[in-house]
Amino acid sequence: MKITMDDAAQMLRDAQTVILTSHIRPDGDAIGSTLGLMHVLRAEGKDVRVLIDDEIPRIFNVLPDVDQIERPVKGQRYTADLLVVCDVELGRTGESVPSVDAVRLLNIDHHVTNDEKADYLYLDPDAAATCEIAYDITRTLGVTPTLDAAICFYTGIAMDTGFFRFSNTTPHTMRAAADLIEIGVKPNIISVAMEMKSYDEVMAQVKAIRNLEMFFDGRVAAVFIDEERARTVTTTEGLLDKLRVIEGTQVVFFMKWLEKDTYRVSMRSKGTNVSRIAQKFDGGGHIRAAGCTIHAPFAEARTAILDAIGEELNA
Ligand SMILES: [Mn+2]
Repeated sequence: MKITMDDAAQMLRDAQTVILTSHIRPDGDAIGSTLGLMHVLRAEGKDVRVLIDDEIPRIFNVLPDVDQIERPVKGQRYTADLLVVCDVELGRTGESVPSVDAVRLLNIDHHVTNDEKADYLYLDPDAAATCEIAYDITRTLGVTPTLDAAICFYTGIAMDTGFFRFSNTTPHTMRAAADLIEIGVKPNIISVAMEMKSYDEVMAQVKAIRNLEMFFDGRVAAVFIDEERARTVTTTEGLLDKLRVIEGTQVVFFMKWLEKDTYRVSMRSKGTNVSRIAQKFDGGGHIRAAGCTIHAPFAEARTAILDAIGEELNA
């Protein structure tokens, strides 16, 4: 059931023990929204934990108390008045949602592809980031974010808008960010931390780009990373940002080996609806940024994703 922001704020107000969680392969918005709300709610005297069922990439070490994020322990039950699932629908949190017994469950998201299965869902596809919503909810609670919370919210907003460059950046996004900077966030510290790469990561990116291929008269740029290439291309972080600058491209993507007959696809576009392509393979995301997992041998997976993109380009 979809609820209003006032309702969502009231649910947070009513709970004394809160568990926050988000998706596997957590990004800045997933970590920023859960950790930021943790800081807000702890400052309100609540008992709060964050569960994320994955490794937290080390670029996020800049976020206050990131080390307090827990990975759910297999077989352990967690209890709370309220479970808050941020930046994702309920089915993509790994073991987090299944391991929590909560009286109520609140889902806060901005993905247009959210399956709306949560009992209580605050969904705003026009919000640039779940962190933007989390910031608004904090204000709705009548609370000024602490500096720790502000750092987290700013990071999520910055990451999901490509540092305020993507089409999802609205006047409200900028006002929220301005407010967070007023609280004390240092934008340069966040951007330096988020963009930091090790030497090996930069070299992995170089190796990935060497495999660049162009399709559909230059409208699509892609990097295919099969099992053998995956041994040297250890990270794809930031790869699509390098591809999307190529003149004439509408859609850029990579397809990377995960395990036998399983490939991860991540896409960006300049207007083509890539979330519709992702949904064909049971994935999701936004119109201009989406991803999915394809279960097929390499050649088949490659043809399938190229066909699906071609179809959408000509739609
Ligand atoms: Mn997000």
